[in-house]
Amino acid sequence: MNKDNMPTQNNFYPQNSIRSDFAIAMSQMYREEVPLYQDLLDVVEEINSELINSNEISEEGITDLSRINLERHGAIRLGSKEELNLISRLFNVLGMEPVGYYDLSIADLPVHSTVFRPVKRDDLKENPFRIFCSVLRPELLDSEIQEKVKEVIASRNIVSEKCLSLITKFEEESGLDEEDSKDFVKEALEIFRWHKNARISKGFYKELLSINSLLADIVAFKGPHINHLTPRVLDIDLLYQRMSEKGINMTATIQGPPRRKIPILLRQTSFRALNEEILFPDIEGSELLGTHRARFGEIEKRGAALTPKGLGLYNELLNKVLIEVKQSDSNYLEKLAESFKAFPDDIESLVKETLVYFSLSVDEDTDSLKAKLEKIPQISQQISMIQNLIEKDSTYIFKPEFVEVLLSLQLAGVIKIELLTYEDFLPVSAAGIFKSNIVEGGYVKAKDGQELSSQEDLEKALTKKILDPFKDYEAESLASIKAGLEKISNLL
Ligand code: OOG
Ligand code: NI
Repeated sequence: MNKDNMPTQNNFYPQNSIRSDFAIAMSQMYREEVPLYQDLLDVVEEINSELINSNEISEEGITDLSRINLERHGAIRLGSKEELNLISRLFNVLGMEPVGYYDLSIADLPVHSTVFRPVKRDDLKENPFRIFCSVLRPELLDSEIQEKVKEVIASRNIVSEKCLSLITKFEEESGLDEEDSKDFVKEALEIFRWHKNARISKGFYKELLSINSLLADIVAFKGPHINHLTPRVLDIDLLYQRMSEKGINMTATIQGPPRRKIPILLRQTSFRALNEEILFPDIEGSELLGTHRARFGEIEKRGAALTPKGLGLYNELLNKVLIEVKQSDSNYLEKLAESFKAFPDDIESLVKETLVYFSLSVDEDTDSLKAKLEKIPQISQQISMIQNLIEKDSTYIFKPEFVEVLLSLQLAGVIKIELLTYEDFLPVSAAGIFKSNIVEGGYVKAKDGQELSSQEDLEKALTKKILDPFKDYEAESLASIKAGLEKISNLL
């Protein structure tokens, strides 16, 4: 049991358990709402257990398999900064912080986004539930529509009184007991439930849809229904094939990097948004039938977290392909694989060229570790020298001479270099997922000067800083390297 899960003296229910309960409840709700999601989960579990049993994935440097079947991310879309502020307080109860800023106006969508997720490794291990959270940018709309949209959004309450009072209690007392936590999960879940009754007239809905379908999805309903839940699969190509064989209508391709020996970042694909029946209020009070497309199912395969240099190379190789072919072209994956031949595909080169973040694991058997260390000449001086250099300047961990030392220690069986799993999202992939599920309507182009990043705007609404994922991976690498070296030096 990890220490966060020990009962505290206040008798608080652990935050990791509130998040786990919430993720399970959300998954259960979505299974009932969207039966295709259950089919997807079945195929994911089938593939994951096949691969875990066959040991085929050990080559990939994946070390977080224990959490694999728990793993999900979801997505919601909010209408205003006020809603974001409330939702941020709600996710705080679940131990989820805003990490990373995604400006979707680069894809002509009127939203920008952040991801709420656990940050510490131990918490991610307990339950890595994440929510991709987008917020409407009304300033990108024409002024007349802008005013109408703001009015409709301002007139709805997405969080119940009871939920709000539990959030406040958590904030005041720094925790909730088990009974309050269970009530909180129940109340919080309601926010993300699907409601087939639209709050706006069919005419206004159509007007919004013609501007952009995300806009219609955000404005028309009582609250921010969850629009997809994404399990993590170990072989996404196999999943794509099996889902297609079942006759499920998948989007054209797999977003992100190509299939590789050592997976990097994130690969995602989805089944198309369902066409669902909705009801509009009529001016006379009767209801009118309509349909709405928003909810879909997505699957992802996670790989190694890239450094800024690695991400730069990724973007360069991807953009080269996107200039030549479209993602929906039949030779897209082939072209992608060809372009990515320039991206090293073994752990040693990835680390040497500082394209990835990594951690160290040290042989746990002290006697065998000692025996191995004794065989290395001048090991004691070498370790204390690199420890000093890291103390002076932590970026030393990315220097080729340091990596050489690590590789020689790995060769001697003293340590093992492991890659950190990427815990975040891809701006281009996210835009691709958004767009592949938009079937009608237009796009919203930012006007001159408006495409400027507005991370600050989001932070003001959140009343906290959005964490920089790179800093987080770097800190984790550093901490793991220091701890590993310390363990070794204690034996010398
Ligand atoms: C969010 C799309 C982004 C992902 O996995 O990149 C996303 C949305 O459609 O609201 O979930
Ligand atoms: Ni997603």
